Amino acid sequence: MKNQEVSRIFRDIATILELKGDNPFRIRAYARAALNIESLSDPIENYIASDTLTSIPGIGADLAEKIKEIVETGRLKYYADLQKEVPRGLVAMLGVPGLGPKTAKAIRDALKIESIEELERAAKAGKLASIEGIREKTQGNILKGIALIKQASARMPLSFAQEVADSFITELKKNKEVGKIEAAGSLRRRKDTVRDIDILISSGQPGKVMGKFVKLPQVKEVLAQGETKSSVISGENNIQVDLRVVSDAQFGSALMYFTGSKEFNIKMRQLAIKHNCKINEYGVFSVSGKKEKWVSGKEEKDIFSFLKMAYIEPELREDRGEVEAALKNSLPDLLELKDIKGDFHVHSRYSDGAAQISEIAQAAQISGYQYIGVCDHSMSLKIANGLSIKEVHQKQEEIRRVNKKSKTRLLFGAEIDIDSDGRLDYPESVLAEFDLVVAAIHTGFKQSRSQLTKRMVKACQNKYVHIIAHPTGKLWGVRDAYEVDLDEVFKAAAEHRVAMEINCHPQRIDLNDINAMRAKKLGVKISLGTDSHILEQLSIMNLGISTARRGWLTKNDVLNCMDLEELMRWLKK
Ligand code: DGT
Ligand code: CA
Repeated sequence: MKNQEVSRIFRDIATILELKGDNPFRIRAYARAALNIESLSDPIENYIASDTLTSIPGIGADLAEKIKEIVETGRLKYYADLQKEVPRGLVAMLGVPGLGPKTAKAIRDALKIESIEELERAAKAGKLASIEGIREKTQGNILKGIALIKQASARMPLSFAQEVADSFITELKKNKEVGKIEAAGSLRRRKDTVRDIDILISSGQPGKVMGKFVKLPQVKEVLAQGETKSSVISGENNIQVDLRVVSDAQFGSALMYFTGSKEFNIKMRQLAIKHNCKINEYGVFSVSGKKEKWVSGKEEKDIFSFLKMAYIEPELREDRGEVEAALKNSLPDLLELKDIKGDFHVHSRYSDGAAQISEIAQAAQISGYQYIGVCDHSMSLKIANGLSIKEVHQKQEEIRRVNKKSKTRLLFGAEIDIDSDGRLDYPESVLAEFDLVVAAIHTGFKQSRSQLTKRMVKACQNKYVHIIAHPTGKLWGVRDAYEVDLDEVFKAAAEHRVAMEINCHPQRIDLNDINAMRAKKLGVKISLGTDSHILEQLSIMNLGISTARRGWLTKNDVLNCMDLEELMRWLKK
């Protein structure tokens, strides 16, 4: 699968074009293509095979040819030529979030910087601030940007890691020596980002399994090969994959141990001591004097029942009160995919999505949804093809027509920009016409904490707003969450009955688990939105569900679990 590779090259091209002061629409086209390819769940090779590359939004004939060239030859001539036109250090520098071409050029001219490492050293030594036109604050922001890149290269979004884990597991399962197999670690806990992948296997022939593991075609480098533990680097996404092989009798205890979290494991160990037992990756053992006897651990659920507690879902194992709740049998009944009756955040071809309204209706029906919110960008967001008022009405007409034949109810919606003063991007008369108003911030992320908070609180107070989308603006590897007092926003949302979105996009996951949990505590409803720009993204709903579960949410907390009738009542604010 070459999705990440293609996307990286397109992103670099956008950067170089920006440096050259090229046409902003061309720059944007490459950046957008990079983002869309990255979020595809199918390998880009499949699109080539079925000749459907141009069905991906933002991919026209020209980019389709370039994708083919990358996948088929491993390189792109256009990219290689472009690279010769600009110094290497400059391209690297522009990868630093928040560092624009003008500043990068000034730095390069003054200090001849060739890499991010050199840039970091110079910034730390205070050398940037001595360059004309560069302020102390800019230097600080550059360091923050570098920290963000480092953070992003240390961990990757859950769904990227999941793809790699799935491909290893599929291959490993083909071997008859392999008994049970599961991905453990943060992946099994469905954390939004993952540092490395932990796979666990039960087998009577660990040596053989290891031999096969290190020779899989996905393996780029073998870091260690032992009898029960090996580590490799996957050629795809460059992520580390650890494999451990245990006996069948140990599988449950090993699975619990390697699922973690570490904090949860510590809690469980303390609990075992109260039962005069000890617990580790090999099992649960009763201890009397110096004698130890294996008592449990073949299956994970055996361990929970042995310790007289309810089974704890992996998503909850973070020592956030789940052990105590399991002992009292008061764990929440976590949200599941089958509880979801619709999606509130889908873009159509009217703005920057790929699908026609009728195609969205069809896809929603196949997903078994009762309703789907068709939310396109609002008029000031020109770069994403935001809709003029006239286009809003054309879309309204089309939705009416399609709804007459559709089993799934299309909600006439919009993702409306919240301006720098907290006002919405359409006049009241237009706002009043929508079934569903999703409001979001798309610009002005650098405002002060109090300004941003005020802006969002004001949006919550707007009587037409139903949902605030991606409430913190975080975009993995691109920008951190903006500074905002979420508690203030949640309080306003609760008071004015506005829901907060968990945006399911793998690079967003915004709200995250902890914020979703906090919102629930303050009485706010949560809505899940896939922010789909192509229909196959509808399936990333599962990432939002994982986050909701990690935030202890049940179907009563989530707007998407209302049936259509109840929802329509709720939307009439
Ligand atoms: P990651 O890889 O940073 O995304 O997060 P995890 O949770 O997968 O962490 P990892 O890969 O270091 O270890 C996998 C699990 O193994 C972890 O969740 C709990 C367990 N584990 C690792 N080291 C320790 C330890 O020192 N003590 C205990 N109790 N458990 C550990
Ligand atoms: Ca891990």
